[in-house]
Amino acid sequence: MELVHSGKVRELYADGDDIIMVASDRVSVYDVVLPTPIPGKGRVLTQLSLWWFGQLRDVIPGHVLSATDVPAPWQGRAIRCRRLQMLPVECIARGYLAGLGLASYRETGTISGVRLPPGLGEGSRLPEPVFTPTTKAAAGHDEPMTFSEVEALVGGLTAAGLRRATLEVYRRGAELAARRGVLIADTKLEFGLLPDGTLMLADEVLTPDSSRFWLASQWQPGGPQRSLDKQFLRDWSAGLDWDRRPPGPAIPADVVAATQARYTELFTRLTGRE
Ligand code: Q0T
Repeated sequence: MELVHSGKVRELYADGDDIIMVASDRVSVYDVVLPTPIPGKGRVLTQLSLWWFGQLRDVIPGHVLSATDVPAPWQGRAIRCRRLQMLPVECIARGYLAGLGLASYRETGTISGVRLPPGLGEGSRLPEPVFTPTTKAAAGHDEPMTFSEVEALVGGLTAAGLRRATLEVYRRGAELAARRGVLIADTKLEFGLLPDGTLMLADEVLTPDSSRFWLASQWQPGGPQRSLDKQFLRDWSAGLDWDRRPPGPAIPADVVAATQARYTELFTRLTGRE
């Protein structure tokens, strides 16, 4: 199959009119792929994403064609997808203050042009979820976009569709997760169009590679939150003499095991499956 795109942790192949999305066991910390894989990560994230596409079916159609009609060696960690005309916007919804949203709030009191009340801190819940789109840079870092910039790029109707769909996916996902003791601080979505103009949810959905998950029982606004997925990796790597530039450090076995356990815990909590 023709390799269409190779990302930090996933590959995309073309198979006739379809796309096969293959998730690897690679993991990145501070945007650097580490030399040690996390066995089972590609499978857990793929199965979680597939479960979300199913849960969100009545919010927006997804690009999934089949989870099983994929080459045998990739079975379980690959998805056959409709080939879409991808929209060049990273569609982010934020329900809590963290990461770049927090940085923007501290500088300007706003995120993506939306003024927020004073007195919020790291980890605070926002009065309502906010759409904070960014550019999809081929290299380097994604830059924040205003809604007007999104409109100029994809057209007013499509921009409105992206904002509505992003916020609805976030709301529905966060509501469902909260019932299972998990907070979704933010999430990054990607969308594409069918030839007839139908907007579709693409890429991966509400996985630890695209979202921040916090345990509701451990949520304490006013400081950094313990995230359910890469926290072990971040904590461990922060204690090393590493300048966060490639090559990244090899991961010791106990940190691999702890990280695997977190991915599995998130999957089981959310889906109720083993
Ligand atoms: C995609 C068609 O965006 C990409 O690279 C940016 C540097 C590569 N990419 C293509 C797709 C999808 C999906 N998902 C799809 N269903 N159809 N292209 C996603 N990423």
